[in-house]
Amino acid sequence: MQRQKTRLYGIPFSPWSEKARWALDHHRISYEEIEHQPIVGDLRLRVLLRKPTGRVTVPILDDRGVLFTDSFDIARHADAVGSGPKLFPAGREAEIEAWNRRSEETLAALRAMMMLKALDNPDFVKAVLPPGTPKALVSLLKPVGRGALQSFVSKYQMREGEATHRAVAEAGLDGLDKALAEGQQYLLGDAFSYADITMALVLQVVSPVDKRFMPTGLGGRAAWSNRDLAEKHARLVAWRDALYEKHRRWV
Ligand SMILES: N[C@@H](CCC(=O)N[C@@H](CS)C(=O)NCC(=O)O)C(=O)O
Repeated sequence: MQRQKTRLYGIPFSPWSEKARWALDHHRISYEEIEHQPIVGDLRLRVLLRKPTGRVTVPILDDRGVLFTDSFDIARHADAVGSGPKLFPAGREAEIEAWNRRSEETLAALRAMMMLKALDNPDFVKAVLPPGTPKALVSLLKPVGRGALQSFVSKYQMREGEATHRAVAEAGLDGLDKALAEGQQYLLGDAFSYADITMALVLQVVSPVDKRFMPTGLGGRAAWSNRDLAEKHARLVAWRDALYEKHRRWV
């Protein structure tokens, strides 16, 4: 029997999940959100996707049995079935796809920088333990928290690119800065599109957006902020904030 409700598996504080949510909300598509717990939630995703090996990630959209396993594909689907103004205007798909690739590589580099730093931060390590862990056990269980972080670092091969993360992150942000150099509101020039969504979310790991829109993840604002990149790219942070105020109202 077919289930009626559309489901989005995601992490409330993850930029990738927020890309999918923004596209779905823009198109007023209703869905039930199912929270994924990093690492420990993998098993549920493997069953859902019937994928015993290989990497599984969120967001995943289950639109009454049809599965979409990447934020970009979810946004394309939302555009095809939704009722809001198009996020992928005809003829601009290749440009948007290029921005999405840039977003993916920049975000992955920024996430790796954050996570590698987190391994040395005792507060972050403690924050990985499930809420409600008795105080007396926190110190004892710190290696478990560290182990969970390590397995996340391995899952996304963050050590492999350690020497280049910074350069990749800077190139991505500089590219965005150049594209918006004339002070334009939107990357495609005339209209809000998925290019803006996918690049706006890169800034979540530079300077998190106001918590009215989405929560910050483990480690709080401090762990998710990159002070010098945020200072250098204050204009981009302001651009992102303006986009949220204008186009992210249905939350
Ligand atoms: N290309 C994918 C990337 C998704 C991705 O990297 N998701 C991470 C976000 S932190 C994830 O699922 N993390 C949780 C985990 O690995 O358990 C997309 O855009 O959907």
